[in-house]
Amino acid sequence: MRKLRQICQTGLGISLRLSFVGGTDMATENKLKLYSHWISSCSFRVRFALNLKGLPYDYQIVTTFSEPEFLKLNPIGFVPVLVDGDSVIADSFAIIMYLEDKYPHPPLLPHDILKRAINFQAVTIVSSSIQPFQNYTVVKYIGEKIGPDEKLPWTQRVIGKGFTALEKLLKNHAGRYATGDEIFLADMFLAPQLDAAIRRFNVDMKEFPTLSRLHEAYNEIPAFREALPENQPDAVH
Ligand SMILES: N[C@@H](CCC(=O)N[C@@H](CS)C(=O)NCC(=O)O)C(=O)O
Repeated sequence: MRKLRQICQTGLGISLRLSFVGGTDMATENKLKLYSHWISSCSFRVRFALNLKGLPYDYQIVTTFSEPEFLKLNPIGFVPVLVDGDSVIADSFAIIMYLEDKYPHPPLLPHDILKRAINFQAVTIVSSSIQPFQNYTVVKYIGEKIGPDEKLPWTQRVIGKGFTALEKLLKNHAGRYATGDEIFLADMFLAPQLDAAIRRFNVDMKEFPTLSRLHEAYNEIPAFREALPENQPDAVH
């Protein structure tokens, strides 16, 4: 299989890395493009979903979030962004639901309506009640306005609060994964958040036995491991 990697720098300073894996250039042009940053847990969610669904994609490295060319894709200046032909979708939840509608196999939502609701609840805890409070901009602001020593305790506190809610919610619903023995939407959001909490922010997990067990289970899934930050082309080791 032919593998050609091309790195280009646009005039506006956004680094794009295009990977061509086999096939024709025409096929490559039609491939999904994911604007991602290696350490972004929101990008990680989408990488995990794309890998699970077996969808090849071109990884587009975003290094500067405020560049006009990137803001044209997502005016709020956040990764991830998915480009599918002429369609541009920003926000990890919207992207994953788009993928789910367009490529329904394997399904990321259960049929059972309670289980679906629990998936949405877990997703919302991660995406609305944890990640926004520990987003890069927020933590940088805290470091600058309050002091650099406050950055880690703040991050650990907001993650711990969210994990307390998730542990309580999922201990009654989890099987091998968050809501049973199949991987669903909740896992797409939970797995990257757990990885960041444990390996990056050194969160004390002793109060969270269900979440700790889920973290171990995720690490055995190839689609998850391939999506890990350190396995991305822009990873800084
Ligand atoms: N709700 C959005 C949040 C996106 C978001 O906060 N992305 C972070 C990375 S995980 C980002 O781009 N941060 C850049 C910044 O704070 O300037 C999503 O789920 O995609």
